[in-house]
Amino acid sequence: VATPLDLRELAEWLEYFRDREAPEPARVLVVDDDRLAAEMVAALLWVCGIETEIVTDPTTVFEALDRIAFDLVLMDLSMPQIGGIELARMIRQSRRHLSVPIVFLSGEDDAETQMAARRFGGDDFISKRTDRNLLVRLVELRVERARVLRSLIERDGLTGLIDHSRFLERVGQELERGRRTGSNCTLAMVDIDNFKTVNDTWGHQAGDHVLRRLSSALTAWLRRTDVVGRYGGEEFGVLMLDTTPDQAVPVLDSFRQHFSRLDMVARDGAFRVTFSAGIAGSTRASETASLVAAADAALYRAKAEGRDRLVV
Ligand code: GH3
Ligand code: MG
Ligand code: MG
Ligand code: MG
Repeated sequence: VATPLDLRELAEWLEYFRDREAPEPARVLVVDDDRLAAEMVAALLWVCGIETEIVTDPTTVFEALDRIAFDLVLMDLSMPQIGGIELARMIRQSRRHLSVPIVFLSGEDDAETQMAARRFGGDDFISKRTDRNLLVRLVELRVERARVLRSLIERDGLTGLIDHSRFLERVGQELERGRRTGSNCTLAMVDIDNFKTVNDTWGHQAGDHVLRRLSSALTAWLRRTDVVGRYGGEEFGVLMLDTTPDQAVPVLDSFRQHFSRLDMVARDGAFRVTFSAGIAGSTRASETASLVAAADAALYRAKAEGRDRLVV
């Protein structure tokens, strides 16, 4: 029986086919103690559609890097507060910032200094006298490569969602933010029911399709600010910001019902799938591990009580 495609389903399909690497403007952090020089570089990049943020006090670089996932750091070499090479070394010591390209923009011509800059974590060295077009093209090239690498490192190839460790990192960051601002979040662990049987009955490809469907449907259902990650094989983590479990339950439960009515397509037929979810709300005292453990325990109960349900 053909059923009309409703808007919700259309949104899910768009999500399903959406190119996860849809071009977002490149974001470059310009670090230079000379504000005028920084403003000029920023203006040059802005004309080419590249967003920039300027930091003139290098000691605030980490605050900027923690706040935004920059595609590139364009850094002056000699700054009074702290030298560019030392700063690059410090950035590279943090696991989170291992992959962000650091390109030095400097008037320094000395080959030894340039070598040192590269040795301590710089990826490239551009002279301040370099032709403007060349500078822009170099930045664009670096950004493009950095994005491909980042998505390989952080995203799951099947669903395009952030992976296990990246998800936990986000949970940690949001709990931290919650301690500062007093806001609470809710974590849901979502696990597909009897997924092994789905694979055994309909084949692995159909199983993969279910995983992609669930991730796109879930992403389309939630707010843009909520975080969805592939926690494990057929388990997903959902972090709902500024949300209590009382607020999260109706949203997730209506999604549970909606999802259970979607037809999954396989080569030799269509079938339906359910999931169970364990839900836990954060408090100011929550640590990542304790919040995950609480959601996991609730998920375990949901499975034990018969699956296809949410448990808080
Ligand atoms: P339960 O309701 O208790 O969760 O049962 P289950 O069968 O879903 O759980 P179980 O942990 O026994 O099986 C999980 C299955 O998920 C086994 C594994 O083959 C499958 N799986 C994990 N990752 C993938 C994947 O990327 N693609 C496919 N097709 N299957 C996967
Ligand atoms: Mg300087
Ligand atoms: Mg399962
Ligand atoms: Mg599982």
